[in-house]
Amino acid sequence: MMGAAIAALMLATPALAQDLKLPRQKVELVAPPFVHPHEQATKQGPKIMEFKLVVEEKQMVIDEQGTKFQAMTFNGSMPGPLMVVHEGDYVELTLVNPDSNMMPHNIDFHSATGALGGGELTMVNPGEQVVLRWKATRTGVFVYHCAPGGPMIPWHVVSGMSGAVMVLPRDGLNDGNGKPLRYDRVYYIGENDLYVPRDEKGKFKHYDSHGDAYPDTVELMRKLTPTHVVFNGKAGALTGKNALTANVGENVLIVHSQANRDSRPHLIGGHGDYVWETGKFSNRPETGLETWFIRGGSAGAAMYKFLQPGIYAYVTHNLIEAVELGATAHFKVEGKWNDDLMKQIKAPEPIPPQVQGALQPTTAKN
Ligand SMILES: [Cu+2]
Repeated sequence: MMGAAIAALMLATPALAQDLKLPRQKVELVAPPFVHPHEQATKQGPKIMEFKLVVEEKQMVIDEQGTKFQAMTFNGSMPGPLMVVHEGDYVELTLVNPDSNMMPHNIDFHSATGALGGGELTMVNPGEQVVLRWKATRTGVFVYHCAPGGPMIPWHVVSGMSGAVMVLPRDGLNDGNGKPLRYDRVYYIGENDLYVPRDEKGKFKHYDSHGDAYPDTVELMRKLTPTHVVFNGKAGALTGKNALTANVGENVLIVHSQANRDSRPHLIGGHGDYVWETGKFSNRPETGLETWFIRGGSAGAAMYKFLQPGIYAYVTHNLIEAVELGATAHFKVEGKWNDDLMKQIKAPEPIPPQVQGALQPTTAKN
């Protein structure tokens, strides 16, 4: 079986190389929240962009209490890496399922057209790899995820198997009126809802294998109440010393994906200057937003120029999920404070007696 697959691949490879006379570019992917180097606008013609994703089934720690989780990942990170191409480029993905894994996996690209987003053509058993090519005909940010069929689909997705693709217009982003928009930094925040079963005492259960975890996990998934909602695979993955960094005056593009569940990103103390809430760059961005909505199964993009230094929390504005379940990141921004935008006119002090005396009790008295 494996020999046949290798033979098929050897036959397929020369054909792949010949049928498109386009330059090739091999991209080294990087783990989120970072994004591989890329041009924002390009004068080059379409290319075949080569990417490789290796599926890793592994145990990951998902909170600061050390809760262990039977994760499934693309390239070992949750979410998988962001892949950036331009409209008209071809994405050529090698999907590798090492024989150290136990399960078949595949990939459904929301940005691709046909064959279940490629899911039908990419199913690989442990010990196999496959090469899929698709043309990036639509611009925007799009989710990709594993979709190996039936009950395996939601389980693989909530185990961590999702990521995103960003297809940029060849002339880059614009504000909807033709004014070019350029970012100084780009971060990719993948949000995951995770479901970890508890024991009789209410403690998170630990399992030795994915198979052991499955029955309890699927029962919990059906209740639709996650135990964790995290950015970058772990509560606290992007806070404190892992905070995202920026400087006052820089335009930051934040790509946010959620493959399974709705989310409401909000930057506390900041805004979305330009927000492609549905993530598709052929639509004009919304401006000046306080909170935006990411539909489960989609990715969105928000651009913001930081105007004040400090620590900004970037949360999902279901604050229970943000604070209790983990969906909080931090931006650490350096630069000069602008008093005109905000200034503390008086520090906290005791209420003066004359003000205290004038305060009327508001409790109704009989
Ligand atoms: Cu999978």
